[in-house]
This record gives sequence, structure tokens and C-alpha cells, in this order.
Amino acid sequence: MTANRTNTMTARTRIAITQVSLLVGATAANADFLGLEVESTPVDQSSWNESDHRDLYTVSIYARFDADDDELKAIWGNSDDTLVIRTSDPDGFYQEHASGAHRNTSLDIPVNAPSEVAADSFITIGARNQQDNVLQTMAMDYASFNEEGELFCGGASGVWFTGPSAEQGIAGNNPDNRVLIGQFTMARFATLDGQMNLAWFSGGQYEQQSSVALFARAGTCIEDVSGADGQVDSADLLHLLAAYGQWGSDVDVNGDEVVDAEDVRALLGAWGQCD
Ligand SMILES: [Ca+2]
Ligand SMILES: [Ca+2]
Ligand SMILES: [Ca+2]
Repeated sequence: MTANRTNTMTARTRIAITQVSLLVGATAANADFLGLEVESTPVDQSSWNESDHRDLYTVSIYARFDADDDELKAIWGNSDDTLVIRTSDPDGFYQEHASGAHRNTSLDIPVNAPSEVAADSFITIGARNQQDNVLQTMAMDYASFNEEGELFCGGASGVWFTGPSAEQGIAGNNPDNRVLIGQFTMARFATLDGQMNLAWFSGGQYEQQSSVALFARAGTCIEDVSGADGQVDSADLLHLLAAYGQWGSDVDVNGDEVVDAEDVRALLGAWGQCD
């Protein structure tokens, strides 16, 4: 089992397929934001104070930039451009309830804290804990998210952001110019999907992109639709074909909601070990 995996191509493929016009329009002007990336990591539950029956994985979502001085400033949603992040896990996102929605609490991750804290689901810009975290948030409703449900903003505008003097969203202050925008913990093989709007500065210019799509599968590749073994083979193909034509199935590979020939093509293209 791989300790760490990156689904860069998956995330980009989905954007390419579902947001073609947007991406084409945005690429010329906004080449500085390269897209969302997803990384999933197994959670070590051996020293937890409280048990969770699931085989948990933490899915981290990053915004990747191409220049050190690009700076992610805000993630938002409103009635025109919905923000949603949700999971197919029937038990929802894992929440360590003392940690809150966005680490902007008095709780840091001390060295000897129970490891539940590190697995908490939260949103952020850059910061993984409360140390020097100056994240701000306005009009976001975290009630559902804090109770393991989806993160949603589709009515009044809600936003999380950093102020003018903040530095945690500057790409060069983060490894590989990737700025963390949230981590979400769920059962292995559960899917995470959603969309969001991002704003950033590049060369002093304000830029933004709306309805950036996101799709990932915890602990394995998105094409491992039979969800058991970390490889893409005939079992996955048969499983996908059995769901052919269905809408809203979690067998969907490219995240456009319907299971069709595009998904068969994507699955065949990923044939073999997910690793
Ligand atoms: Ca939380
Ligand atoms: Ca499989
Ligand atoms: Ca599809």
C-alpha cells in the first residue's frame, strides 16, 4: 500500500473534460494557477484515544502555482458559483470536534497530542495548524461540515481568505509551490468531489477562476472503481460497465456525474497498478 499518492492528472483531467471552455479561456490569462492537486495519505489510527471503524485516509487538496510570488488569497462560493466539498462516505468526513472547521481555534497540534487531531478535516490557506495562522473567514456556514457533513456555500456569499499582510498563501512559502486549501479525512475508497472558486495575485495582478472542479478517491486511484485492491483491471471494467448510463454513481471516473464511454476510456488508460 502506498503511503503517499498524488492524483494530479486525475484532477486536471476532470477539469479538462468538464471545464473545457473555462480552462481554454483561463489558460492564456491565468497560466500562473496550474490547477488543483490531490494527495491522499493513510491515517495511523494505532494510538487514537477513540476508535473509528473505518480504514481512514486523509485527502489533502492543494492549489499549485508556477511562480514563487503567486499568492492564493481566497476560496469562496455564492449563489452563482456554488462552493461544495462532499464525500460518498456514508459516515461523512472525520471530524476531531475540538479542532473546528479551519484551525483558527486556540488548539494547535502539539507534539504529543492524540493523533486524532492530525486527522481532523478542515479548510485553510497554507497553514496546517494554528501557529502563525491568520486565516480569516466570513459568512461561511460550517454547521454541517463540523458534524461530518458536506461543506457548502450556495446562497449568500461565503469566503475564507487571508489579509493583505499575510504570507501563508504565497506559493514560495509552501513546498513545491502548492498551497494547501484543506484536508478531508474519510474511509478508503470513498470519493471526494466538489467545486470551488479561487482568487490569487500574480505579479501584483488580481486573478480569479470560478467553478474549479475536484474529484478524487481516498487511498487509491480514481479508476479503481471496484474499490478493493489498488489496481485497475477487468474487475473494475466490469464494475464500471454494470453502471453504464447511470447518473450520480460513485463509479463515475471523471466526475461529470454520468458513467459513459469517457469513463471506459479513462479506466483503460489507467490499466494496471494504481501505484
Ligand atoms: Ca474539523
Ligand atoms: Ca480494482
Ligand atoms: Ca463520467
